[in-house]
Amino acid sequence: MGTKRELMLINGEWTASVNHEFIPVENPAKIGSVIAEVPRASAEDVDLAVRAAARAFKNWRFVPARDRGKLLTKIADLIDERSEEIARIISMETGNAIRTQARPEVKNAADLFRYFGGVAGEIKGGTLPVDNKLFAYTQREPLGVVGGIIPWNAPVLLACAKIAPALAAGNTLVLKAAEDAPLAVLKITEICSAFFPAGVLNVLTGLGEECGAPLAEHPLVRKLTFTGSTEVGKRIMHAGADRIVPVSLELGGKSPQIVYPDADNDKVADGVISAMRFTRQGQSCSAGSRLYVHTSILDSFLERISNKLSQLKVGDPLEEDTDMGAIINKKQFNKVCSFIEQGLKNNNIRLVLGGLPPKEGPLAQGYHLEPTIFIANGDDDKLAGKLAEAEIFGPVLVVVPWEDEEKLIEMVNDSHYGLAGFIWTQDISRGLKAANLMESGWIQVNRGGGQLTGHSYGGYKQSGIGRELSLEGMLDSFTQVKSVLVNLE
Ligand code: TXE
Repeated sequence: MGTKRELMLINGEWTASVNHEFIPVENPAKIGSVIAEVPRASAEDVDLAVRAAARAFKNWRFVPARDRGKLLTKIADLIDERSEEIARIISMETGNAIRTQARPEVKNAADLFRYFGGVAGEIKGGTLPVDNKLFAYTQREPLGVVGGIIPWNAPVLLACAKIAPALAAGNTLVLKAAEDAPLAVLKITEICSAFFPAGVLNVLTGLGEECGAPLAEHPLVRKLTFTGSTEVGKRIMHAGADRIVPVSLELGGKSPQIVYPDADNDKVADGVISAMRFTRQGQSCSAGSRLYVHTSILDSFLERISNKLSQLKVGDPLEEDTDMGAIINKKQFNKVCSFIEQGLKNNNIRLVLGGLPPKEGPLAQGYHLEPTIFIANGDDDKLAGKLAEAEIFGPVLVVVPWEDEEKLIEMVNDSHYGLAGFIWTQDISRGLKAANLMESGWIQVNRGGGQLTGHSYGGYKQSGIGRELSLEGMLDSFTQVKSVLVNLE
């Protein structure tokens, strides 16, 4: 039996790409096994999809917002109904463990549809009563065709974070799925396609240069929304600049976690591990991958997290007892390994746990890595080099001891990223002071969990522009304000 070939959605039709080429989607937990193939879309497909979206926009924008919202809430219910099927696909194509990652991801994705379905009716304007000879009002309108590009690390959640608010606000969308994880996004698309008129949602599969770039550059696209690396984010911004198209970017991070002396306990250790997103193999933009621990508790706290991490089961993502699955692909796997090698060669840091992956045995059949911890020898993260600076996007935590709070905050903020931040202390006022000083867009005090639907999420500095997952994010990213002045005389 040949490999299953999936199709993509353009103008309400399931279709192959114009060139009839396909790209394989592999299971990273079983090296060499191809799960399915998806169309290799190019500029011609992008053009068809964008034109379909532009035609559909003419009507979709005038569908009452609450009716659009109702469709979204129905989709949320269907995602819930089919959650197990979707979660299994996510696990197979991303390598993320089904229990710890894929199921919660689908639940959160359904929640996003439900949330934006509910707030769709909150898109409104205002009046300005300054002169009784004038009637001044504003209204919020959709922008038109949105071009969305997403990565592979939480494919369904990130797809829904674009689809739900963009469509709730009356835009139409052309979404490019990530080449490594398009299959679960196509399942979500299938569910959506039964509800939206043709052309409202178009989903393409293909490579960055061949499909993503022409989408970002298409003259009929009126808004770009991108999640992925900072490097590609810059290119998207350039493409938008050429046509003065607004751009929302959710990019990389190297987020700090601060552990104060009063936080040496098991709950905090669990929270730190959760914040580092070890159960997604560290492949999360919000991973708290720089851990600053006060010297007075350093040894004992390190022992706590090392003990807990040693108990995580790395293995087959579809097994119920697996905590940590596989790295997405060979390129990422090699990239993470090369960071570990750099760490092993650097005299200013030492390995505490994990390290390079086994070359043989069951784990060597997939792109598996063990949880890995390095610790800096002194209280200066610069000495830890790239390991403390770069987004590794793997299960590698760098610990830096600290003593002086002023110097700590300087180290924490000395990064070109500014996405997340985590603060662990029993002294809430100290925690809030640190939260005020941190240059990050999303901060948690004594919490290591994921984003909260309805609460804005997004980065400072090179971690991004714009906010997602909230009403304010939807209004800012997916609507524009029209101001109308009426002379009443
Ligand atoms: O991301 P890319 P990759 C970071 C992380 C990771 C690194 C590389 O550090 O190690 O990026 O991962 C599309 N025009 N993050 O290569 O390339 C591409 O097809 C238009 C962090 O997977 O940014 C995919 O759909 N589109 C991040 C999407 O962009 C282009 C999550 C993301 O791919 C394009 C992912 C182009 N020229 C990676 N080139 C996070 N922080 O969440 C690629 N794409």
